[in-house]
This record gives sequence, C-alpha cells and structure tokens, in this order.
Amino acid sequence: MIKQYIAMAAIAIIMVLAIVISLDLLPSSTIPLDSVEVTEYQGQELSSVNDFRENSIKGPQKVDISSYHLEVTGQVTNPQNYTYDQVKNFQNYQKVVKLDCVEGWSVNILWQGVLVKDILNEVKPLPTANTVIFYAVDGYSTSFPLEYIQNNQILMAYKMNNATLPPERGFPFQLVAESKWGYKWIKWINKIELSDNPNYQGYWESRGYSLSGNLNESFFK
Ligand SMILES: Nc1nc2c(c(=O)[nH]1)N[C@H]1C(S)=C(S)[C@@H](COP(=O)(O)O)O[C@H]1N2
Ligand SMILES: [Mo]
Repeated sequence: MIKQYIAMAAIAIIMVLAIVISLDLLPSSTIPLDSVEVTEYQGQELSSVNDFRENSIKGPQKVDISSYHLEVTGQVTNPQNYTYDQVKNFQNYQKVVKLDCVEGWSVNILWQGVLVKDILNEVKPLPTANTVIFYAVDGYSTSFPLEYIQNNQILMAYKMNNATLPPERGFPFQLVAESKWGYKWIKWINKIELSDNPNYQGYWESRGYSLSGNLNESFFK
C-alpha cells in the first residue's frame, strides 16, 4: 500500500516537474550572450560586419546606452521617449537584406530588430503626417514617405548576423531601408519625427542625392 502511494507521489512530482520545465516556468539564471556572427542563413551566404566600408560623416559614434533614449515625436497623438530595452521589447523580426552604397560596394546581412511601423502604431501619427524623418547622434538625418514605412516591413535593427551592432555599424539602431540606397540606412538613430513636409532634405539629400533614394533609380537628383 505504502509502496503504491510512494510510486503515485513520485509520478505526480515528475509530471509537475515536466510541466514546469516544458513551460519554462523556472526563473533562469542564464544570461544570454551574443553569439558570434553567423555566416549563412537559410542557405544564403552572408557578408560580415567587417565587409562594410566605414565612411560616416563624422566617423563611428559611441552611444552611452544607460542614458540613451529614442524620442518619437512631431505630428503624433502619443509622443514617446523609449529606452534601449523598451525599443527591443517590441516584437522582434529578422530578415536578410542587402545594403548597396552609392560607392559601388554592397553587403548581404541578416538583420534583427523591430518594425518601425509597430512603434508608429503606438505613437499614433496624426492624419496630417505624411513623412517620417529619422535623426542620428552625429547630426545625420534622412526621411521617407509615411506609406513606405507602413506598407513595408521596415526594420530598425539592433543586431546583425546574430551579434549586437558594433559602434561603427550604428549601435544602438540602424534603419534597414530595403530597396533604398545605403545613405537612407541611417545609423545611431536617436529620434523619429512625424512631419507634414514631404520635401524634407536629409544630410545627403541636401547635398545632391535623390530624396526617394530608390535603388532602381539614379541616386543623383
Ligand atoms: N548616422 C549616420 N548614418 C549613416 C551614415 C552616416 O554618415 N551617419 N552613412 C550612410 C551611408 S552613406 C551608408 S552606405 C550606410 C553604411 O555605411 P557604413 O559602411 O559606414 O556603415 O550608412 C548610412 N548611415
Ligand atoms: Mo553610402
């Protein structure tokens, strides 16, 4: 009799343990570290973080993440000032996208981050907003039609090839402006502004590069 009880109790304990483990209910003391760069994804060869040519207007920027904020402002109902972790907490996505610089080089990278349109859903652009302007800590800026952000899956990446963006690649965030020339892929983003000015000219746009920056068109105005 006692043996039967012990056996039943043991089975019950094992079942509870199985549920706890399978549902991942135990607090974990394991801190995930960034893995090294992946070199291949779903059969596609990837470029490396080191294959970029560094030619930023003021060189690599060092961003102190403890004081960093992403300000989302302008023509919105609900302006926000996000910390790094708050931005990363939006649903994460990953995708391989090629960056093409006007200088003639390109890199094929697995980008991981959040969708800009998920952030916009939270701040709620006003009906007058038709343009999204991104600003960076080095004074760089660039802009897009609001529809481009809303009708595509445009990522703000915090990782590339499974590793956190290094400072020279735009830490904490680089825009993955797919189907646009590299100068639209703004790094070190710290502000997003919703505007009603579709003619806003960013850094390279005000120096002769096209506003749309479409890859299938010349980048000269
Ligand atoms: N903030 C900022 N973002 C930037 C730039 C810059 O100078 N400052 N350069 C752009 C250009 S011209 C390209 S091609 C891509 C990639 O440049 P990289 O190889 O220097 O990273 O970043 C873009 N984003
Ligand atoms: Mo570029």
